This record gives sequence, C-alpha cells and structure tokens, in this order.
Amino acid sequence: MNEALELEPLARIESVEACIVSLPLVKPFETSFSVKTVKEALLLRVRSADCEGWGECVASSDPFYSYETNATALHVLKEFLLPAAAKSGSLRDVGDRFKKVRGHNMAKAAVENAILDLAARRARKPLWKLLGGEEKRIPSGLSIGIKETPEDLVSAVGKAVEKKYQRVKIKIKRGKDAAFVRAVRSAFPDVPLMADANADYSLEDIPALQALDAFGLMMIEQPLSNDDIYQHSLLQKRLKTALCLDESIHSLDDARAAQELGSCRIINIKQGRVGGLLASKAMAAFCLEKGMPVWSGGMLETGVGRAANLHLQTLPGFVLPGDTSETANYFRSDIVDKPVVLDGDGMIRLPEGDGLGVTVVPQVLARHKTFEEVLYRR
Ligand code: OSB
Ligand code: MG
Repeated sequence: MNEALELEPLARIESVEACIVSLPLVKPFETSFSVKTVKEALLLRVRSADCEGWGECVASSDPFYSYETNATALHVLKEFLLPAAAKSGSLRDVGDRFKKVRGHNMAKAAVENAILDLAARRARKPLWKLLGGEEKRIPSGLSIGIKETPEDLVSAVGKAVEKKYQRVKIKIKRGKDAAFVRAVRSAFPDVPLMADANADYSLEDIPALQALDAFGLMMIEQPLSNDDIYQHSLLQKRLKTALCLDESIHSLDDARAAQELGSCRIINIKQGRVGGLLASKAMAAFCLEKGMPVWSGGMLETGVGRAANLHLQTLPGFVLPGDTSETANYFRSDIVDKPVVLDGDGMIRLPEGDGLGVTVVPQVLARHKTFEEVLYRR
C-alpha cells in the first residue's frame, strides 16, 4: 500500500451530501439479466473546510447485478459508513472501520473514492499519482449489449472496430451465443474479442460453452452463477478459452480462491464491486505476482466513476484493455466537464488536473437530479 496514503491524516470531513441523477442512455443496454434505458447514479460529495471530493456508487436502482441497490447504499452510508469514516484519522483507519460492515462494497467504494479525490485535490496531485500509478494513456475496450439479430451485432462491432477500440466485448446469454459470436468472428477475423454471459449458464450448458472455443475469444466472462467460484474451476478444465470472473470476485480472498482453484485465468476488477481503489490495487498486485492478467470493468458510470476507473488503470497489473469507453456511447450530456473521448488509436488520455481531474457541472447536475439528501454533518 502507498505509504504516503497511509500517513496522510484525513482532512476533517465536515459534511457528506448524496444525490441521485437519472441520465437517459443513448441506446438501451441489454445483458442476460436486464435491459437498461436510464442510468440512475448515486453520487457523493464529501466536503472538508477547504475542499470537496466526489465519488460515484456503482450500484443500480435494482438488485439484478448485485444485491446492493442505490437505496441499500444510502441506508448503509448514512447509518454506518459515514459516521465511521468521519471518525477515522487515516485512510487505513477508514478501511479498518469499514471491515465491521459486512459486504456493501459498492457503498464503501463510493465513500473511499470521494475521500481519495478530496485527499488528492488537497495535496494538489492527480489521483493516479496519489494511488502510486504511472502516467500513461489507457487502452479502451467497448462492451456491446445483446442485440436482436447477429446482423445488428456485427454492425455494432463494425463501428467499434472503426473507432479502433483495443478490444470488443459482446454480451451473450443462453440461445444468443454461438451464432452471434460466429457472425462477428466471420466479419472481423482478427478483432480482439470476448464474451460476457453475466452468470446465465450452468454446468449443464457445458456443450454450449465449448462451442465458443472455436472462435478464438480472449476470454469468456462469468458464465456461471454470480456467487460461484468452485464450479467455474470445473468448467475451466473443460474449456480451451480462458475464463474471467466478474460477479463472484468481491475481495482479495476471492481472487486468491479463484487463482488457487483454477476457476479463471483473468479477473475483471470493478473497483466499486471490491470496495474501492485501494482494495483493487492490492488485488491487482496479487494477480500480477501470480501471472494472472486483470482489467478494469465498468458499470455504465457517469463521468465521476469513469474518471476513477481511468486512474485505477495506471496501476501495475492492469495489463488488458478494460470496459472504460467513450462517454458518447452512454450519454448525450454527462454531468462532468470533460467527456471521455478516444485518441485516434483507441487510447484514452487521463483527465488532467488534481484529484479525479474532472469537475461536476452544477447546472447539468441540477437538470438530472432526482433525489438529494445530506447524509452526514459534523
Ligand atoms: O458485467 O461487466 C458487466 C454493465 C452493467 C453491469 C454489468 C456489466 C456491465 C458492462 C458494461 O459490461 C460496462 C460498461 O460499459 O460500463
Ligand atoms: Mg461482466
């Protein structure tokens, strides 16, 4: 862990405000578990006497990806996490106090993100530097939702290839798998391609998953149950394609179990799902030591969470392109001043400036805000 972070005394937290914004998606995003047409994002603004920091909670309005929702996060933040954070003297202390609350990693990550943004802004440093990362451009991958027909999917992948995305992920589910992947592979024989099943399959579906071995995928993400690690180890033995775990990895202990059992060869680290940027850093370091590539996942974040994900990817171990893609794929108007755009070669430049490097635009926030509450006041 970065020593400077551990020694840095926290700025006194004076108040924490939460708001929820509702942002229409430019196109519906379909996965094996839902179709999303709006992003409802819970945002935290943590204030000290002289500064403020922002964090986004990656929970959703529904409990379909994980048990957390924006409503459970608000409850746990207000009653437990924020009073604990406000008492803490250092970031390590925040982490220790948060251990007492079981689970609720998305709520924990939201506060941690906001405190880190605040700490970096007070130190007049970009977040990547505070985290101990290296300044670099981030390779961008695109996650494409399930489409009605293989032709629709091929056309969406074609646009991603034109934009020079460094890899393309397509969502699959039972019955919408091999034919879709085959169509994409025939049209684009060389595109770095992967498929994400969001836990739609079981071990009875091994033949359907083995059929995907023919298409040279980089990996298949989370084919089996959202809370399984063991059965994935059985499946991995019967597939040529690498498995990648998403939903079932919540901690370093989970990553260790998956690595030792051989449940996957790659891990998708979503910083929100694992409790924040510092936990992600520790997990990526562990995976690097074990020779297991990791990449940074996405949760259709607004510009706040998207910037946090970019800073995360400057850390050692994040060796594969992640799911951080251009803002324009999601929103017509985002709540921050700088949208994520690709350089011509499919790379993203880190937002410049202190902390996250992006600023929430109050007028845009106000236009999309559906809820606000002061969750903590000293
Ligand atoms: O499984 O990675 C996933 C979006 C919402 C919930 C789960 C997932 C996703 C994505 C999209 O794949 C990632 C993104 O573009 O932010
Ligand atoms: Mg996934």
